[in-house]
This record gives sequence, C-alpha cells and structure tokens, in this order.
Amino acid sequence: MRVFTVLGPSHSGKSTLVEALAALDGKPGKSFEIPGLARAVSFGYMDNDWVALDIAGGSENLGPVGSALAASDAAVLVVPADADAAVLAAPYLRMIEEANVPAFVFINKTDAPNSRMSEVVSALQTYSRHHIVLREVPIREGETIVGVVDLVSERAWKFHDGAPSTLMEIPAAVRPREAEARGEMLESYADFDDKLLEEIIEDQKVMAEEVYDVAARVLQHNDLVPAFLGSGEHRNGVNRLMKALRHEAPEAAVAAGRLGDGAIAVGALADTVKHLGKTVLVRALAGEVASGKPLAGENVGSVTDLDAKSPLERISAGAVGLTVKSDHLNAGQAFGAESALDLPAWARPHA
Ligand SMILES: Nc1nc2c(ncn2[C@@H]2O[C@H](COP(=O)(O)OP(=O)(O)O)[C@@H](O)[C@H]2O)c(=O)[nH]1
Ligand SMILES: [Mg+2]
Repeated sequence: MRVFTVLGPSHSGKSTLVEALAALDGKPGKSFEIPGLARAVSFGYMDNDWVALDIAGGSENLGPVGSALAASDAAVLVVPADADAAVLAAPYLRMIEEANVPAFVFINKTDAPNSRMSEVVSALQTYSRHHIVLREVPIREGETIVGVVDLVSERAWKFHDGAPSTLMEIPAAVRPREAEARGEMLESYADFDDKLLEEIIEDQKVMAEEVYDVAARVLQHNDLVPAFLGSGEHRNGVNRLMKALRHEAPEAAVAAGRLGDGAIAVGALADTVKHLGKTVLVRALAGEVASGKPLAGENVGSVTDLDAKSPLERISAGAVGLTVKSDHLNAGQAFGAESALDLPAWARPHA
C-alpha cells in the first residue's frame, strides 16, 4: 500500500480531487473522517492499494500536516489555477520541503482558470526551493482548456466532462509551446541525469521511457517537483496524476527512513469515535502492528480498517489502519517496540 497526503489552501479542490482519484478504477475502499480536519480514503488503482490523507486547508488546520506527511510516501499540493493564490500555498510548500517528502503539484480548476499555467508555476516557485517543472501544457480552444499534452510522452489528451480523456493529435497551434515546455522540462531533469544531458546536448531524440525512468528517480530523491493540471470536479487530468503517483512515488521504506531508527509505525491522525473512544490512524512502516502485540511498550487493543468497523488482524508494513482500545498511542508520534518516539521536528505542529 502506498499513502499520500493531499494538502493545500482551503477550497483549492482537495476533497473533490480525492473523490475523483478514488473513483478512477471503480475500486473505492473505506474512509475515516475527522470532521472539519481530515479524511483518509482508501482505494484500489491498477494493481495497488492506496490511501489518500486529505487534510483541510487553512492556517488553523496545519497541526496534523506534519504527522500526515510523516506517514506518507508522497505529497500532492493542490492549488487553483490562479497565480494570485500561490501565496496561500507557501506554508504547505515550506512544510513539504522541511519534511523532505517527494511532492507533486496539481494545478486544479483548469475549467475556470484565472492565470496561465506557467504563471501559476512561477508564482509558486517564489515560495519553493525545489524547482517546480510543468509536466503538461494545456490545449486551448479560445480561452477554454480542452485538454493537455503530456510533455514526456508527447501525447495529447482531450478532456471529457466526467469521463476519461481520449487521445488526440497535438494541434499545430500548440506545437511551439509544447516544444518549448518540453525542452525546459528535459533540461530540468537532465540536471540530475548525465545520460539525458548528453542526449540533449547532442540533439538526439529523447525516448519517453527514459524520461519516465529519470522522472521516477528524480522524484524519489526529491530533487524536483513536477506539476500536473486538470479539474477534479470534471475528472480531467486525474488519471495522469494517479499514474505519476503510481510510477514515481517511492515505496514505504523511504518514509520509514525519514523517521529514523527504531520506528515501527507512526500515528498520523486521532479522534474520539462514538462507541469506540480514542481511535488513532496508524501507518505501519518498518514492521507490523497487530492486535494483542506490543507497540510503544504496551499491547495494542484492537485494529480495524478505516471504517472503524471491519476488524483487521494486523496492519502490515506499508499499510494503514485504526487502533482502538490502545490509549497509550497518540497521533503525532512514532512508535517503537518499547516506547513512543518523538517525530522529527519537521513533523511536529509548528506555525
Ligand atoms: N470550477 C471548479 N471548481 C472546483 C473544482 N474542484 C473543486 N471545485 C469546487 O471548489 C470548491 C471547494 O472544493 P473542495 O474539494 O471542497 O476543496 P477543498 O477545501 O480543497 O477540499 C467546491 O465548491 C468545489 O465544487 C474544479 O476542478 N473546478
Ligand atoms: Mg476539503
């Protein structure tokens, strides 16, 4: 199972995007909601299980961002297609950087854009030490964005409202912009790959497969932040984003490494659930969490799936579940076998 945090300003469309991603493959799972603060949603996509941690926007809700990132393999920063709103993303960009978690940007609401995509990226760049690189450029009819060109595969996708995109020819009018943006993207990736750099200098044709491989490696080392575009509400561009997550997001061992030695699992969120009491959303990272087995010095009570109903025997390494009747576990902590451990400073609530 892989886990990603979806974060960004209020009303950027995070919850709508998570719904769209979870519905992509027709394999919705279960969810755990802390009203007004966060929602964890599980779903199947292709041959993997996924959990999205959707954290509400707004400065009053920054508290759980760090522990959600600590439990995640990647972050998806959702911003509206509005350069003037980039400043609202600044705290999230900072937290993503402090956490050193691989991140994607999703420029949402391309059905009603206020700015050009390159302007949104430039505005975000002001607040990011990592270079943000566009992976797609829009195809417009008049002022309306009707599709995108994937700059790696150079395939053009036509959007359909509420339905999967279909392949189309790259319109002649888009070609110059596509070539320019692809050049910029390849140069950005070539900073981290000598073979790609050589091919660009020698003006050789660069194959999509090679770029996808470099993109995955670069994301896993957290050297660049790729930016995708679309509309969660209209279900446009969401499959590209999910495919990128699938191909590029690292395995759970990387998240385990960020927490340091001895951490078996991490408590990402917690709430008091009616009839159950204290319930902690736990991601197991370097080992499993099982009912009746010790964790953080005491035995774990029971373990359930995200619905807080379906009992689980265990949360295996990489997976997510809820612990109940385990009052010694808290969100915002890592758990060793013998004791609870402080999360690294980047994951603790701070302004
Ligand atoms: N035009 C447009 N509106 C959207 C899109 N996605 C979400 N919205 C709207 O933006 C508002 C906030 O969406 P929501 O998903 O709740 O945002 P969140 O606060 O980031 O979780 C709602 O009114 C949505 O209907 C989109 O792709 N295009
Ligand atoms: Mg929301």
